[in-house]
Amino acid sequence: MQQPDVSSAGGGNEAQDETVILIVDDVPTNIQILADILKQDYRVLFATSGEQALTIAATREPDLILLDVMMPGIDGFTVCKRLKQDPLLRDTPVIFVTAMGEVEDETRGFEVGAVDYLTKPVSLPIVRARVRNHIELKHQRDLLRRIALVDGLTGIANRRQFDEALDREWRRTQRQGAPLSLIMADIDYFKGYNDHYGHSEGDTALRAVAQALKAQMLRPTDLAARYGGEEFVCILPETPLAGAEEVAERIRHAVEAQTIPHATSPDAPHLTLSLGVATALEPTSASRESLLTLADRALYKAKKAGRNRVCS
Ligand code: GH3
Ligand code: MG
Ligand code: MG
Ligand code: MG
Repeated sequence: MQQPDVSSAGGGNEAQDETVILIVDDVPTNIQILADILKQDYRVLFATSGEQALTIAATREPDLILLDVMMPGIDGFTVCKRLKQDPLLRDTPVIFVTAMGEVEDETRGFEVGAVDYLTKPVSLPIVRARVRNHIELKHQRDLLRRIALVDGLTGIANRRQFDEALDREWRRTQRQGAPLSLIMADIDYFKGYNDHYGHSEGDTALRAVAQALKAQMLRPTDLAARYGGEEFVCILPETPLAGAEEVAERIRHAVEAQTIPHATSPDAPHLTLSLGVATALEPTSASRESLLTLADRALYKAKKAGRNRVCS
């Protein structure tokens, strides 16, 4: 069987800003025709079956999928339905490109979640124009989502992203019984820092502390977020208390090691951080807010005990 002359699946990482399109068709010549008009502007991947399409979509998270309907094995409608059930792929726009031109077919295509429906034989300039439009909309959605979930000052996760992640991880703990840890952190004497150095220097210090926290998030599921003002919070899934205390101590040390001068701090010549750690061990009837309260109490304890330390 002749293989289309485009980049194949698997391996290699796309550059962050590269737009990736997945073309799915059981007939390689059909892929070739579409790839020829798209490969100047996009990175093109292909799949020749529904099964392969689902695997490639999951590993490469393309920006858009051009999807044939009639294929041996899983058909295009089913592929689209499965994509829409996957939280990571739900927002990937799917355009059907198919010989099935009846109104009922097209209706079905939209019902299973496609953004567009093109019938073969396709006009290539129209394919290119529609792809361009849907890619632009996808990029705008991605941008809005980033703005909605990232803290504007520090560039780390914001409160909204934290709330979503905690909700997800809390439900996972309830289901699987793995320990879930939280670290609450608060900069010591930060009001005095602002008063002495000015708000703009204060903002710079907040960015430095945020980076120190983020650098200690070693697992892909760990998350450091700005909780508000000069308070930060970390979610550490599947981490027992001892492990979380270790992470907190590493963060505390990293901030201290930045040696950001703090002339008016009563305790230390440098900016420091106090941290509170709490762990949910197993499914409980308590709410996820109670875990936050526990971490907050531990933080209060660290402040009372002299600051620049970790308490649980
Ligand atoms: P403690 O050691 O007990 O935590 O003392 P503190 O002075 O850090 O605590 P407090 O909560 O009284 O003060 C927090 C200060 O953080 C208030 C405000 O000046 C500062 N702050 C909060 N958000 C921002 C921000 O976005 N930028 C800057 N520059 N400062 C902020
Ligand atoms: Mg086909
Ligand atoms: Mg505070
Ligand atoms: Mg503070």
